[in-house]
Amino acid sequence: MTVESTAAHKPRRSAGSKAGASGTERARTTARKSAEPELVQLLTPEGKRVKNAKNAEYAKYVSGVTPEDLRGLYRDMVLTRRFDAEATALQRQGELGLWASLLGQEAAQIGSGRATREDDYVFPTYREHGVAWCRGVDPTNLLGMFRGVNNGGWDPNGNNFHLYTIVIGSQTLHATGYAMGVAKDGADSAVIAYFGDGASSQGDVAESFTFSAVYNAPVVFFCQNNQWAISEPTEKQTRVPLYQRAQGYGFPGVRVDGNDVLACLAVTRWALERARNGEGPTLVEAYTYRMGAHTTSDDPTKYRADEEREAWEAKDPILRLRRHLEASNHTDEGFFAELEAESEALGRRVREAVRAMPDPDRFAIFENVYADGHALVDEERAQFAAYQASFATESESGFAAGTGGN
Ligand SMILES: Cc1ncc(C[n+]2csc(CCOP(=O)(O)OP(=O)(O)O)c2C)c(N)n1
Repeated sequence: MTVESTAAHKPRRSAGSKAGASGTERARTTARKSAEPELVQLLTPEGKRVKNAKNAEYAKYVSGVTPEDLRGLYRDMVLTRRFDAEATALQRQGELGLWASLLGQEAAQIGSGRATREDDYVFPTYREHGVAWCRGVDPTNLLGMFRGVNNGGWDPNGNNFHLYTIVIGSQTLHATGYAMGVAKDGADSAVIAYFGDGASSQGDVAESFTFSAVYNAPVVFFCQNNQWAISEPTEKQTRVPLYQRAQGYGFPGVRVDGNDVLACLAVTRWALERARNGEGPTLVEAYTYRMGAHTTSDDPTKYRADEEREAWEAKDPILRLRRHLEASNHTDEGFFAELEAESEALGRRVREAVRAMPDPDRFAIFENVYADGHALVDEERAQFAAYQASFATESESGFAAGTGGN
């Protein structure tokens, strides 16, 4: 395995704090550096293929990858980034209430997403736009919830891709239960649950680890360690590298370079195969970086230094694969030009689809809460109806509609 340079990891300091680390900061930084672990890397940031004895175990899972496959992975990442940029712009223009960008996490998502099989089941958090893409969910369907016109936007069973989960970490429990069911059914499908470094501090995740281990559930826990849980850095959440936690539960954990799409593909294939073979859960920690804000409601300049982002821009997952493709003569200008046109078309399609989304029926929110009727929901519906009617009264009086004389 290749040890990533620790030089890029400067002591964390809030953007506004004075120079010079305090004793506590120094201790934290020392602990962080000594805990800086090895990671599985198959492509360096310069796009060079890494081949060594330690990586061989994982590299064999991508030995059959063709130049066409590599172009496919590149296309997936570019289109996902384009979609994400369009959604961010749409939020800024008031078309979406909120957006959680995946900028920088494309390789972790496309590599792991492309490792899944059609019959596998995916439990995402709220940022897995690239995994959704790999599962065949129409990207425009991801936007309804962020526009506030529905509570999901797609049929989870249509693509075996569960609805987004905002309550952090809870989907790992759903995934574990589902995986236990898959095993009881005797199927050889696998389950993969996505979550963040911050979510790893949740009790739900610890419970999932315990249950999946003792029941040997066919589940892969895919943690995208983007190093920040909103404004909380990872080192405030853990004393050991996240992947090492798995050992305490009795299953393997591996840290992969989350900006290396090939390594993410290889390691996830390996972990899914373990699940299928009845070898139980695996924790994959994809070590990556959230280059944008946590969501469009967040301002990272308040808590993180610009140099940190700049250091990670140099490890951009898309640029890395592009360098590799170019150095290997796997592409030509025509490929990039066509992809550029495809990206623009996707952006336009997304924009038009969002603007055309109809407002929901005001009372739809009360539907499908329970399979049968429920007294409390009936009461809430009645209260809401009365509230709505109060506006009608104002409008009839000509007050709210502004038709009264002045
Ligand atoms: C149970 C719960 N607690 C708190 C929150 C508020 N919250 C939303 S996102 C977030 C941080 C999540 O960080 P991480 O798991 O690292 O994922 P990331 O957003 O960085 O991908 C928090 C605390 C929540 N949604 N659910």
